[in-house]
Amino acid sequence: MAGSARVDQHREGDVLIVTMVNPPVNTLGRPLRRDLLAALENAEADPTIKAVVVTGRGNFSAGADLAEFDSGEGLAEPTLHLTIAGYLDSMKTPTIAAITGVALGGGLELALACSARIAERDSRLGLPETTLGFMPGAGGTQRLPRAIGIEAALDLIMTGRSVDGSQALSMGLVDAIDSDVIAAAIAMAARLAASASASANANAKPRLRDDAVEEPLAEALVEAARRSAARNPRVNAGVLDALAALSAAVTLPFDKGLAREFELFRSLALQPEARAARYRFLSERAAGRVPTPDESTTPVSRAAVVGAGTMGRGITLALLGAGVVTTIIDTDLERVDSAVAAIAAELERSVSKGRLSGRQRDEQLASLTGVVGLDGAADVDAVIEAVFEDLQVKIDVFAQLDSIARPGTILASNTSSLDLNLIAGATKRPESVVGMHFFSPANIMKLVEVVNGAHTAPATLASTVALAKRMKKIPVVAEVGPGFIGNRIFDQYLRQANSLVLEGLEPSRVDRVLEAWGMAMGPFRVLDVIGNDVPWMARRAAPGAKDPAWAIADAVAERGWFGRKSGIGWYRYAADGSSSPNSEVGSLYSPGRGDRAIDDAEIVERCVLAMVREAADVLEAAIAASSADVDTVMVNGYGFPARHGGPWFFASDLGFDRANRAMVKWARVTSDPFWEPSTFLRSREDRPTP
Ligand code: 3H9
Repeated sequence: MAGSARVDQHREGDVLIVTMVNPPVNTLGRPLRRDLLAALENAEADPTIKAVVVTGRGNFSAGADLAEFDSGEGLAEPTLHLTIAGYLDSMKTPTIAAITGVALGGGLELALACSARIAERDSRLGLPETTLGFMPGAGGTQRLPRAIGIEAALDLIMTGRSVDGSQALSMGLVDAIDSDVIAAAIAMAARLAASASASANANAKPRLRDDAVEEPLAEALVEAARRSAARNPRVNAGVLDALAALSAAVTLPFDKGLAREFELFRSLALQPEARAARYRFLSERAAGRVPTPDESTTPVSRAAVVGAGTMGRGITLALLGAGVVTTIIDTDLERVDSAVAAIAAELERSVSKGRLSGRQRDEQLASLTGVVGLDGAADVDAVIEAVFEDLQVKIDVFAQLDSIARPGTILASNTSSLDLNLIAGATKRPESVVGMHFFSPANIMKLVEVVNGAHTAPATLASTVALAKRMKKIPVVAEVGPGFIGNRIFDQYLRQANSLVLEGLEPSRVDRVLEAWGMAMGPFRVLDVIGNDVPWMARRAAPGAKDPAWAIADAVAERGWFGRKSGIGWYRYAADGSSSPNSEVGSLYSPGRGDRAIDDAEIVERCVLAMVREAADVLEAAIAASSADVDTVMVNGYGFPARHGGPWFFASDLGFDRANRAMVKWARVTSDPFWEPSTFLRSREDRPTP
């Protein structure tokens, strides 16, 4: 074996096998690109090498290194699009891509520039760039339609979905599937080498660039897709630009199409939306990296969920989906039975929607039991408590679990705001107690705040994070503090919205403006969903003086206007599901009476910067380990617009200096002590990193 740190090379007769080695997923960072190009150049210069097999250790390649674009390295020489793919095109020596694991984005584009492709049956191939707010930039929009036709290429590029080896074979994306791709590639190499040397043509090997997109309706299909995408406000710029590049693929010669693709890609890659998408991708993965302790961690194969309400059912579904044998526990048989029936119905719905096979449903149902009483938690690896959000109730449950669960069981509480240390204190094993704050519906929502109690052992934390990942969640570690990360920050956003109403704005206007800016739901709509009684009771229970900012919210709750569940809150809800602003709320304040005009920009700035201001305190108190964690929580759990990356990313784009000056201004204008300057925020630099 020879080669460089990132590329292994070995010969099988007159075939050179070039293996990319950049674990875990062979991203095509600049050092790998350099080594790969050097290996290809050496092979081309060696007359004894008749063909080259390009492959990857473990995975073929997950494409461009997303961390490289912001440093400029992503587009530095040797580039993937022209230099490497262009070199593959120019080689006389045939090249075969032997695909194992994933070939995504630039990884698939590399394979498409080879003379042929062979994949394992369960490999994953696709161009997911548009899901990251940008587009394929290394020939994908030009070579893919030449390989599989324009209709299938439109589908793969616009949805970003991947296909397995068998599907890839049937659509013509690969030439063969095989369980031993290297052996199959060597056999194919011999055939390609023989026909190349038999041909008088110096470049006789197959190249997608030599084909045309031969479909009479190709142009019309791209145009129809473009028109429908342009009408859809949710479509991102990546899809629209990818369509422009696909249009070039069907109307322009290959090289011109390639140049057009790269021009679009380069400008798009630097746009805020694509930057935010890359930042989110890397932040979400960074959030799940916790130190692996020396002590053994607990692999969870059996779990119990205590509490068969909505949250408990959602958590159970997520556990079943992760292959965990799960017992759902409550205090009476009726509740248990109705939870089991509801879970079965939900699994059935997933089957009818094609998300689950009949076999998977049967396996999951066979892994589910419902029992009355905490004894059901006696022999499991993890217990997740999801009972009523009341400290004493939770303390009682944990005290009982302490005497029932076997040693080493993870004891997790789904509390959203209570002091985990007090809950852990009810047991003689606080090292096994941890928080798992799920978001409703827990089988759908990705975020889980994993709460690290004062005595939680590192092994408990690591095992819980691993369990959350298996449940396909995005775990973010939070330290104990009121509202942990998300509720604490979101509370200030809600409070600011309430202040604006006190100053004379209509709640529905505040909602409209923030929704137009991108929040999934306006603050008053959120309050109506949560139930206005819930935060009201928490405020009443809290010690200290009343905060005047909540005066109207208190009055709304005092009138029994609890929101959706009571048919009236900030809005009125009709039986047909429609809603309209509750005009009676106007009698609680003085609409339009504020002594100055408040424009839409102020609504957005105050509500969003309120989250930034609180996030500064959360970070300073080390409740969250990084600003990327804060952003991951707010985007995945609270409907913060993904295209803005998260509150901290938003502030960094705005400039922390500008954000600070705005806060000084709001302190002066509103006389609200909340806006007191933060020294932590003042010391920030303008670019957050995951
Ligand atoms: C592109 O190719 C542009 C081209 O068209 C043009 C170029 C000119 N970059 O997800 P996991 C890391 S755009 C950087 O936890 P899984 C990830 O952060 C790219 N890092 O594992 C994590 O790091 P760590 C198009 C990446 O098994 C580790 O790898 N490609 C990248 O659940 C494991 O990842 C894509 O969009 C990356 N591209 O899933 C594919 N990919 O270990 C994006 C992964 O430090 N990637 N990492 O926590 C994926 O979809 C999934 O990661 C994959 C593995 C399916 C590959």
